[in-house]
Amino acid sequence: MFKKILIANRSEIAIRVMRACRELDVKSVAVYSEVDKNALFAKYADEAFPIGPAPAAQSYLDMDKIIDVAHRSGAEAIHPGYGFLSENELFADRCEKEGIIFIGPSSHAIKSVGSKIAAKKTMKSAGIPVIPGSESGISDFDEAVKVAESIGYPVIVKASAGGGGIGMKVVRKTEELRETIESTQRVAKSSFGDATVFIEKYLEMPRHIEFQILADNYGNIIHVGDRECSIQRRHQKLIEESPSPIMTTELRERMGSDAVKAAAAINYTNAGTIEFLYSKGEYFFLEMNTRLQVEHPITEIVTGVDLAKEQIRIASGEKLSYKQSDIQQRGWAIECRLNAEDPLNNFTPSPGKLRRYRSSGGPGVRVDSGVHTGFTITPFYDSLISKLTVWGKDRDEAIARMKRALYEYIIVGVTTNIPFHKAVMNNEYFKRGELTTHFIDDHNIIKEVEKIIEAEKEKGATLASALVADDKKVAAITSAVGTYIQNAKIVGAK
Ligand code: MV4
Repeated sequence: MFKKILIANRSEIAIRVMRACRELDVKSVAVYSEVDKNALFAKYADEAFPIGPAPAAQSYLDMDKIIDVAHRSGAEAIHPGYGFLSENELFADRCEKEGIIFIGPSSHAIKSVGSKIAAKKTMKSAGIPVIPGSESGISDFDEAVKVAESIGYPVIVKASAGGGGIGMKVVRKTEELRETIESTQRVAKSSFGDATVFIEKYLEMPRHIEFQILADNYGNIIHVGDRECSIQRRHQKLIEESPSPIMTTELRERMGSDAVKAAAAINYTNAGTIEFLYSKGEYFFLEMNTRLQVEHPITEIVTGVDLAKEQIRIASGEKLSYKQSDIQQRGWAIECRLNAEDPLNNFTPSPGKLRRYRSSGGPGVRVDSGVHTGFTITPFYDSLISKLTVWGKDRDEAIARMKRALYEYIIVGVTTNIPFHKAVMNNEYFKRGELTTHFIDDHNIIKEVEKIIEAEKEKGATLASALVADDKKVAAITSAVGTYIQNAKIVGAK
């Protein structure tokens, strides 16, 4: 096992990895930008090094600075978390050349799924279902028309190097095809430096279902169950759950074994995720994520596998400590991403200072967060405040717990998407597990959010003003209300 690890990330995911380090008796090294000087993760680490100004390009994305800190601190390995350098094949390669272990897959494996066309080709040869479409980049329009007509409209034009929903457009008839191919090529060129696009059948109402993978350096690969991540906005997931409400033992066996095959096809090592689109009883490989994901806690909660620790063990050369038959999904987990963003204004970020922050707790509740009262959510990084994950013996209990936990939160100072989560937990389609990637629009969730905000406005305003008005009063009130805002009786507030 390593003696010391550098965590090349910030906030909650840095803390998550450092917690794994503590349990493994490994020292942790934080790197932080100027605005993160007082952040929890920088204090939690055994050692912390400043790496520059707030913009990520000058700090968390600066490979030279991070490698330099690894050498100066004597860290033997780097955990990249998610985002930033986590799926950067050049960084994985650079670590190797510097004699530092990258806690993740090889740079070769990252590269082999970086191109969507190449990834699809590999998966198809491995016998995994892929969405019907062109098998290489579109080079002439007549060929594109032929492909579109053979698979049938609607089709979707996608950038091979694409990501985050950029460089993707649906086409419903031949007359729109040329224009869309050309515009997608332009976007692909300017966003990713690669104009290659391809087309495939557009699935109208898919569900996003993914499988967690663990693979060691000795060819052992297992899947650690499924997650459903259909509820998202602008390609940002907002709510995830495990298992998927549509999962059966038989489907899990088929999709899980295809996920393992997918990982094997690229000699994958460490933790990864195989994403599938599911539609009308069929599933198709979509893409692979070569990192530990934001939503990993739901898998940890239903399986009992500590994914962050497994990643570190694998990277240090240990064999997988589980066989496939050891993995069982027990009960139900749901994660809500609590963000500083305004659900009534198209989910635009609302950075600012947390005048008060108090999270939930109690039975079946897990909170992963990197913030505290007084901390400022800056526009430089993503707007995640807190990941709230609950466990229940079944889906109904998990939903009831999530509602209870959401109503326990006190956040004053920034607009949050908590009312959005409350609205979803109360939605009849959600309760029945009827989810698609268009859930928010299809069920008019924003209208429900407006109602919730309206109903809470008075209580929230009273609480907020009482909380920030007088610090002595704050201490009394926060303990007196038991933080259950919905029923809080504010005592002594003006
Ligand atoms: C699709 C699709 C429907 N049909 N491909 C969105 C992100 C990108 N990685 C792939 N995406 C999609 N590809 C076909 N052939 C619908 C989406 C999609 C989506 C996928 C997963 C999760 C959320 C989504 C939201 C909108 C569209």
